Amino acid sequence: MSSTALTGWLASQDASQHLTTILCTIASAGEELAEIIRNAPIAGNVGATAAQNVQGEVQKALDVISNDLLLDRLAAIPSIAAMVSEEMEAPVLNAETGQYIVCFDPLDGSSNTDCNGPVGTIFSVLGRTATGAVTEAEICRGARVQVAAGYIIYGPATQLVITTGTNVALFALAQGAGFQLQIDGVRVPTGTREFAINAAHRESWDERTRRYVDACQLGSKGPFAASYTMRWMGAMVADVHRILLKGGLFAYPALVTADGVKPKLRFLYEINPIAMILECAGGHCYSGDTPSQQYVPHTIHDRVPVVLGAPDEVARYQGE
Ligand code: AHM
Ligand code: MG
Repeated sequence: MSSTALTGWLASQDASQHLTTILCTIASAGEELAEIIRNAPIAGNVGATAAQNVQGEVQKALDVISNDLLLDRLAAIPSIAAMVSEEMEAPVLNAETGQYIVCFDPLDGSSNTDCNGPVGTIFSVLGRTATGAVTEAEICRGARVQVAAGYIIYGPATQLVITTGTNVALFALAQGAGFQLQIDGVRVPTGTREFAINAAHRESWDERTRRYVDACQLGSKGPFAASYTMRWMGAMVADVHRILLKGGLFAYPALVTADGVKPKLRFLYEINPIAMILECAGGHCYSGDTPSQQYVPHTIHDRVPVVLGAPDEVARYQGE
Protein backbone atom coordinates (compact mmCIF):
# COMPACT_ATOMS: atom_id res chain seq x y z
CA MET A 1 0.00 0.00 0.00
CA SER A 2 1.60 3.25 -1.06
CA SER A 3 1.30 6.11 1.43
CA THR A 4 0.13 9.45 0.05
CA ALA A 5 0.92 11.02 3.44
CA LEU A 6 4.57 10.02 3.07
CA THR A 7 4.74 11.14 -0.57
CA GLY A 8 3.24 14.49 0.41
CA TRP A 9 5.64 14.97 3.29
CA LEU A 10 8.64 14.14 1.07
CA ALA A 11 7.43 16.73 -1.45
CA SER A 12 7.33 19.29 1.38
CA GLN A 13 10.99 18.45 2.04
CA ASP A 14 11.89 18.96 -1.65
CA ALA A 15 12.92 15.31 -2.03
CA SER A 16 13.63 14.38 -5.66
CA GLN A 17 11.39 11.92 -7.48
CA HIS A 18 14.11 9.26 -7.38
CA LEU A 19 14.65 9.66 -3.64
CA THR A 20 10.89 9.63 -3.04
CA THR A 21 10.60 6.33 -4.92
CA ILE A 22 13.35 4.77 -2.82
CA LEU A 23 11.93 5.95 0.51
CA CYS A 24 8.34 4.99 -0.35
CA THR A 25 9.53 1.54 -1.45
CA ILE A 26 11.30 1.05 1.89
CA ALA A 27 8.16 2.18 3.72
CA SER A 28 6.00 -0.21 1.77
CA ALA A 29 8.47 -3.08 2.40
CA GLY A 30 8.15 -2.13 6.08
CA GLU A 31 4.37 -2.53 5.83
CA GLU A 32 4.86 -6.02 4.42
CA LEU A 33 7.38 -6.85 7.14
CA ALA A 34 5.07 -5.59 9.88
CA GLU A 35 2.53 -8.19 8.82
CA ILE A 36 5.12 -10.95 8.52
CA ILE A 37 6.49 -10.13 11.99
CA ARG A 38 3.01 -10.00 13.50
CA ASN A 39 2.24 -13.47 12.13
CA ALA A 40 5.69 -14.99 12.73
CA PRO A 41 4.86 -17.08 15.83
CA ILE A 42 1.94 -18.78 14.05
CA ALA A 43 3.77 -19.13 10.71
CA GLY A 44 6.76 -20.71 12.49
CA ASN A 45 9.11 -17.86 11.56
CA VAL A 46 10.66 -17.32 15.00
CA GLY A 47 13.93 -18.75 16.29
CA ALA A 48 17.35 -19.18 14.75
CA THR A 49 18.39 -20.63 11.40
CA ALA A 50 21.43 -22.87 11.03
CA ALA A 51 23.29 -19.99 9.36
CA GLN A 52 25.60 -17.24 10.61
CA ASN A 53 25.91 -13.83 8.99
CA VAL A 54 29.13 -12.02 8.01
CA GLN A 55 29.43 -10.77 11.60
CA GLY A 56 29.58 -14.38 12.87
CA GLU A 57 26.15 -13.91 14.50
CA VAL A 58 23.46 -16.57 14.38
CA GLN A 59 20.78 -15.47 11.91
CA LYS A 60 17.17 -15.51 13.00
CA ALA A 61 14.55 -16.69 10.52
CA LEU A 62 13.17 -13.15 10.39
CA ASP A 63 16.64 -11.71 9.69
CA VAL A 64 16.76 -13.73 6.47
CA ILE A 65 13.14 -13.01 5.49
CA SER A 66 13.56 -9.24 6.09
CA ASN A 67 16.84 -9.09 4.18
CA ASP A 68 15.46 -11.00 1.18
CA LEU A 69 12.32 -8.87 1.05
CA LEU A 70 14.19 -5.54 1.13
CA LEU A 71 16.71 -6.70 -1.47
CA ASP A 72 13.94 -7.87 -3.76
CA ARG A 73 11.89 -4.66 -3.54
CA LEU A 74 14.88 -2.30 -3.86
CA ALA A 75 16.56 -4.18 -6.71
CA ALA A 76 13.72 -3.07 -9.02
CA ILE A 77 14.67 0.61 -8.62
CA PRO A 78 17.04 1.88 -11.35
CA SER A 79 18.28 4.85 -9.28
CA ILE A 80 19.88 2.44 -6.77
CA ALA A 81 23.45 1.62 -7.76
CA ALA A 82 24.21 -0.67 -4.83
CA MET A 83 22.91 -1.97 -1.52
CA VAL A 84 24.72 -2.78 1.70
CA SER A 85 23.10 -4.98 4.34
CA GLU A 86 24.15 -6.11 7.79
CA GLU A 87 23.34 -9.63 6.65
CA MET A 88 25.61 -9.73 3.58
CA GLU A 89 29.38 -9.72 3.35
CA ALA A 90 29.70 -7.73 0.11
CA PRO A 91 27.68 -4.87 -1.38
CA VAL A 92 24.99 -5.97 -3.84
CA LEU A 93 25.55 -4.14 -7.12
CA ASN A 94 22.35 -2.99 -8.79
CA ALA A 95 22.02 -0.45 -11.66
CA GLU A 96 25.44 1.01 -12.50
CA THR A 97 23.94 4.33 -13.56
CA GLY A 98 21.98 4.72 -10.32
CA GLN A 99 22.71 7.84 -8.25
CA TYR A 100 22.15 6.32 -4.81
CA ILE A 101 23.46 3.63 -2.47
CA VAL A 102 21.09 2.19 0.14
CA CYS A 103 22.46 0.72 3.38
CA PHE A 104 20.21 -1.17 5.79
CA ASP A 105 19.96 -3.29 8.87
CA PRO A 106 16.91 -5.35 7.85
CA LEU A 107 15.93 -6.39 11.37
CA ASP A 108 17.69 -4.64 14.21
CA GLY A 109 17.36 -6.29 17.63
CA SER A 110 16.31 -9.59 16.09
CA SER A 111 17.05 -11.54 19.29
CA ASN A 112 13.79 -9.94 20.46
CA THR A 113 11.84 -11.96 17.88
CA ASP A 114 11.95 -14.96 20.24
CA CYS A 115 10.00 -13.11 22.93
CA ASN A 116 7.70 -10.71 21.06
CA GLY A 117 9.94 -7.72 21.83
CA PRO A 118 10.26 -4.66 19.55
CA VAL A 119 12.49 -4.83 16.46
CA GLY A 120 13.17 -2.45 13.60
CA THR A 121 14.50 -1.80 10.12
CA ILE A 122 17.18 0.93 9.87
CA PHE A 123 18.02 2.53 6.51
CA SER A 124 20.40 5.11 5.10
CA VAL A 125 20.52 6.56 1.57
CA LEU A 126 23.90 7.82 0.34
CA GLY A 127 24.52 9.96 -2.74
CA ARG A 128 27.17 8.59 -5.10
CA THR A 129 30.62 10.20 -5.24
CA ALA A 130 31.85 8.39 -8.39
CA THR A 131 30.58 6.85 -11.61
CA GLY A 132 30.87 3.29 -12.90
CA ALA A 133 30.55 0.18 -10.78
CA VAL A 134 30.29 0.93 -7.06
CA THR A 135 33.29 -0.10 -4.96
CA GLU A 136 33.59 -0.59 -1.22
CA ALA A 137 35.93 2.44 -1.13
CA GLU A 138 33.27 4.64 -2.75
CA ILE A 139 30.63 3.50 -0.27
CA CYS A 140 32.94 4.25 2.68
CA ARG A 141 33.84 7.72 1.33
CA GLY A 142 30.17 8.31 0.54
CA ALA A 143 29.08 7.77 4.12
CA ARG A 144 29.44 11.54 4.57
CA VAL A 145 26.98 12.12 1.69
CA GLN A 146 23.94 10.79 3.49
CA VAL A 147 20.83 12.27 1.86
CA ALA A 148 18.14 10.49 3.87
CA ALA A 149 17.85 8.18 6.86
CA GLY A 150 15.18 6.52 8.88
CA TYR A 151 13.89 3.49 10.69
CA ILE A 152 10.69 1.52 11.01
CA ILE A 153 9.89 0.21 14.48
CA TYR A 154 7.69 -2.88 14.79
CA GLY A 155 6.29 -2.66 18.32
CA PRO A 156 2.75 -2.55 19.66
CA ALA A 157 2.31 -0.09 16.76
CA THR A 158 4.39 0.13 13.58
CA GLN A 159 5.93 3.57 13.12
CA LEU A 160 8.27 5.17 10.62
CA VAL A 161 10.79 7.88 11.52
CA ILE A 162 12.40 9.62 8.59
CA THR A 163 14.52 12.64 7.64
CA THR A 164 16.05 14.04 4.48
CA GLY A 165 18.39 16.26 6.49
CA THR A 166 16.11 18.94 7.94
CA ASN A 167 12.89 17.92 9.70
CA VAL A 168 12.34 14.57 11.37
CA ALA A 169 8.85 13.16 10.78
CA LEU A 170 7.07 10.39 12.64
CA PHE A 171 4.44 8.32 10.80
CA ALA A 172 2.21 5.59 12.24
CA LEU A 173 0.91 2.67 10.20
CA ALA A 174 -2.87 2.59 9.97
CA GLN A 175 -4.27 -0.79 8.94
CA GLY A 176 -5.27 -0.67 5.30
CA ALA A 177 -4.36 3.01 4.94
CA GLY A 178 -0.55 3.09 4.94
CA PHE A 179 1.68 5.38 7.03
CA GLN A 180 -0.11 8.45 8.41
CA LEU A 181 1.78 11.55 9.56
CA GLN A 182 1.80 11.76 13.35
CA ILE A 183 4.43 14.44 14.10
CA ASP A 184 6.31 16.70 11.68
CA GLY A 185 9.37 18.21 13.35
CA VAL A 186 10.17 15.76 16.15
CA ARG A 187 12.50 17.34 18.76
CA VAL A 188 14.36 15.36 21.45
CA PRO A 189 13.11 16.55 24.86
CA THR A 190 15.71 17.63 27.42
CA GLY A 191 15.64 17.25 31.21
CA THR A 192 14.90 13.50 31.21
CA ARG A 193 17.13 11.65 33.67
CA GLU A 194 17.11 8.27 31.92
CA PHE A 195 19.95 6.18 30.54
CA ALA A 196 20.19 2.98 28.47
CA ILE A 197 23.27 0.76 28.56
CA ASN A 198 24.02 -2.95 28.82
CA ALA A 199 25.30 -2.76 32.40
CA ALA A 200 26.54 -6.37 32.31
CA HIS A 201 29.62 -5.08 30.47
CA ARG A 202 30.77 -2.77 33.28
CA GLU A 203 34.17 -4.41 33.73
CA SER A 204 34.96 -3.77 30.05
CA TRP A 205 33.92 -0.11 29.98
CA ASP A 206 36.25 2.84 29.47
CA GLU A 207 36.70 5.30 32.33
CA ARG A 208 34.27 7.89 30.93
CA THR A 209 31.38 5.40 30.73
CA ARG A 210 32.06 4.05 34.22
CA ARG A 211 32.18 7.56 35.68
CA TYR A 212 28.88 8.54 34.01
CA VAL A 213 26.97 5.42 35.09
CA ASP A 214 28.37 5.65 38.64
CA ALA A 215 27.15 9.25 38.83
CA CYS A 216 23.67 8.26 37.57
CA GLN A 217 23.47 5.44 40.10
CA LEU A 218 24.44 7.73 42.98
CA GLY A 219 21.27 9.66 42.17
CA SER A 220 20.47 12.75 44.19
CA LYS A 221 23.54 12.14 46.40
CA GLY A 222 25.93 12.05 43.43
CA PRO A 223 27.53 14.73 41.24
CA PHE A 224 24.43 15.00 38.99
CA ALA A 225 22.22 15.63 42.06
CA ALA A 226 19.23 13.88 40.44
CA SER A 227 17.55 10.47 40.49
CA TYR A 228 17.88 8.41 37.29
CA THR A 229 15.95 5.56 35.68
CA MET A 230 17.53 2.89 33.49
CA ARG A 231 15.93 1.27 30.41
CA TRP A 232 17.35 -1.35 28.03
CA MET A 233 15.29 -2.79 25.19
CA GLY A 234 17.90 -5.05 23.52
CA ALA A 235 17.08 -3.32 20.21
CA MET A 236 18.77 0.00 19.47
CA VAL A 237 15.82 1.08 17.33
CA ALA A 238 13.51 0.81 20.34
CA ASP A 239 15.92 2.60 22.71
CA VAL A 240 16.48 5.38 20.18
CA HIS A 241 12.75 5.71 19.57
CA ARG A 242 12.12 6.20 23.28
CA ILE A 243 14.89 8.80 23.48
CA LEU A 244 13.58 10.65 20.42
CA LEU A 245 10.16 10.98 22.05
CA LYS A 246 11.07 11.16 25.75
CA GLY A 247 14.73 12.19 26.05
CA GLY A 248 17.62 10.56 27.91
CA LEU A 249 20.75 8.78 26.71
CA PHE A 250 21.83 5.52 25.02
CA ALA A 251 25.42 4.29 25.02
CA TYR A 252 27.16 1.31 23.49
CA PRO A 253 30.84 1.98 24.25
CA ALA A 254 33.65 -0.13 22.83
CA LEU A 255 34.38 -2.97 25.24
CA VAL A 256 37.98 -3.15 26.43
CA THR A 257 38.83 -6.86 26.53
CA ALA A 258 41.97 -9.02 26.60
CA ASP A 259 41.47 -9.47 22.82
CA GLY A 260 41.38 -5.74 22.11
CA VAL A 261 38.96 -2.83 22.03
CA LYS A 262 35.62 -3.95 20.57
CA PRO A 263 32.76 -1.67 19.52
CA LYS A 264 29.51 -3.52 18.75
CA LEU A 265 27.29 -1.36 16.58
CA ARG A 266 27.94 -1.05 12.86
CA PHE A 267 28.48 2.36 11.30
CA LEU A 268 26.94 2.39 7.83
CA TYR A 269 23.52 0.94 8.54
CA GLU A 270 23.12 1.47 12.29
CA ILE A 271 24.96 4.52 13.62
CA ASN A 272 25.19 6.79 10.55
CA PRO A 273 21.41 6.88 9.94
CA ILE A 274 20.53 7.10 13.64
CA ALA A 275 23.04 9.97 14.04
CA MET A 276 21.39 11.90 11.18
CA ILE A 277 17.95 11.50 12.73
CA LEU A 278 19.17 12.51 16.22
CA GLU A 279 21.08 15.57 15.01
CA CYS A 280 18.12 16.75 12.88
CA ALA A 281 15.90 16.40 15.96
CA GLY A 282 18.20 18.53 18.12
CA GLY A 283 19.96 15.60 19.80
CA HIS A 284 23.58 14.47 19.57
CA CYS A 285 25.37 11.31 18.52
CA TYR A 286 29.08 10.85 19.18
CA SER A 287 31.62 8.14 18.48
CA GLY A 288 34.34 8.98 21.00
CA ASP A 289 34.90 12.75 20.85
CA THR A 290 33.79 12.98 17.21
CA PRO A 291 30.22 13.57 16.00
CA SER A 292 29.36 10.15 14.54
CA GLN A 293 28.42 11.51 11.13
CA GLN A 294 32.02 12.70 10.63
CA TYR A 295 33.38 9.18 10.91
CA VAL A 296 34.68 7.66 7.67
CA PRO A 297 34.57 3.85 7.78
CA HIS A 298 37.36 1.68 6.36
CA THR A 299 35.07 -1.23 5.51
CA ILE A 300 31.32 -1.50 4.98
CA HIS A 301 30.88 -3.42 8.24
CA ASP A 302 33.02 -1.15 10.46
CA ARG A 303 31.85 -0.89 14.06
CA VAL A 304 32.04 2.25 16.19
CA PRO A 305 31.39 3.17 19.83
CA VAL A 306 28.35 5.37 20.34
CA VAL A 307 26.71 7.67 22.82
CA LEU A 308 23.54 9.43 21.72
CA GLY A 309 20.54 11.25 23.05
CA ALA A 310 19.39 14.59 24.39
CA PRO A 311 22.13 17.26 24.32
CA ASP A 312 22.08 17.81 28.10
CA GLU A 313 22.53 14.12 28.90
CA VAL A 314 25.17 13.53 26.20
CA ALA A 315 27.12 16.52 27.61
CA ARG A 316 27.03 14.94 31.08
CA TYR A 317 28.34 11.66 29.65
CA GLN A 318 31.13 13.48 27.79
CA GLY A 319 32.10 15.18 31.08
CA GLU A 320 31.34 18.71 29.90
P1 AHM B 1 21.64 -6.74 15.72
O1 AHM B 1 21.64 -5.73 14.61
O2 AHM B 1 22.33 -8.01 15.35
O3 AHM B 1 20.28 -6.97 16.30
O4 AHM B 1 22.59 -6.17 16.92
C1 AHM B 1 22.46 -4.86 17.38
C2 AHM B 1 21.72 -4.83 18.69
C3 AHM B 1 21.21 -3.45 19.01
O5 AHM B 1 19.94 -3.28 18.47
C4 AHM B 1 21.18 -3.45 20.51
O6 AHM B 1 21.30 -2.16 21.08
C5 AHM B 1 22.34 -4.30 20.86
O7 AHM B 1 22.59 -5.15 19.74
C6 AHM B 1 22.02 -5.16 22.06
O8 AHM B 1 23.16 -5.79 22.45
P2 AHM B 1 23.30 -6.59 23.82
O9 AHM B 1 23.47 -7.99 23.37
O10 AHM B 1 24.52 -6.03 24.47
O11 AHM B 1 22.05 -6.35 24.65
MG1 MG C 1 21.29 -3.97 14.28
